[in-house]
Amino acid sequence: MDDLPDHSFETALVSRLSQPATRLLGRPLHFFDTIDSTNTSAARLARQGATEGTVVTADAQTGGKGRLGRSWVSPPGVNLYLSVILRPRKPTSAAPQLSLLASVAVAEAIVQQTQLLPVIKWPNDVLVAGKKVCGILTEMQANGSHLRSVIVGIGVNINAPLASFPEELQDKASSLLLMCGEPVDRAAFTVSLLTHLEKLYVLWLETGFPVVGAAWEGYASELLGKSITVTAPEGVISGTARGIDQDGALLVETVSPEGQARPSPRVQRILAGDVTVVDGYRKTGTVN
Ligand code: BT5
Repeated sequence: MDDLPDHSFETALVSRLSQPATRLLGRPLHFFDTIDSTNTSAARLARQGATEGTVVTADAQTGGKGRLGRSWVSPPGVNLYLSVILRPRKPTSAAPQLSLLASVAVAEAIVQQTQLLPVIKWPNDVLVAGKKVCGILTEMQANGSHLRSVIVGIGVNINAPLASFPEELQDKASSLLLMCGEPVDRAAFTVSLLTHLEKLYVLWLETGFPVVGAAWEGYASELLGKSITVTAPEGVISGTARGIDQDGALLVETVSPEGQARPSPRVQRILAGDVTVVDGYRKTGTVN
């Protein structure tokens, strides 16, 4: 009996999406009990010509992917693993903007569905009380210098108990349940996320990056103006976080090495790397 798949998440999701919550995203929606990776599946569908807005979601992943070949812990029955196929008529350089946009949509869904205060850590992790509750993996297929499709993959730890994380992640990762002390409705959260994602995506297509960038900076207030260290491919960079630019690059103000006659601040653009806030992130994650 225990091995029978639980279809209540799928049923609740399909029922909520049948109401006009979204026009584009989740139409169609492919639901799997178990899959290797929703991103891999969505990329395959995109290559076969799936339309913009197609969503792949699963109750569990056996090969959930993070960035740079890392893996994403994806137990069954508790979390959200979702990939959206988008087909914006934009150059490939615009793809990182969609990762930032997705992190804003996740933060907005958390605000709408819980009492928690989400924070975005550059480029697109979403944290609550300093712990990672969401990761985003954006992969693209290009047609020369233009995008053919972008797969935006989003993993949110919704009702995961602490024991579902491997020991080495237990002090770095968390779930909405662990943070707010009560279960969060997975289907309601998913629809809220798709609704915010769609709203932001349409705004981005119509008006460009500035509105999304400003919303992103609003959720990254614990980073901006703070002393940070970035471990980047070009080395370790220390300075003050100042914002992001059109390419999603982090702008870090650094001061030239001591001993120089006149230390002069300059802004460095960081395109990839891991950020540490020198004083750490705040430890409380609720509104009150
Ligand atoms: C990410 O990579 O954070 C992107 C994760 C994207 C997952 C979604 S799920 C739906 C879609 N389908 C997929 O196959 N992937 C996407 P990165 O920044 O590289 O972070 C990966 C690191 O986060 C790992 O090396 C662990 O340290 C940590 N980690 C792994 N699983 C985690 C989890 N469930 N919650 C929090 N942290 C986790």
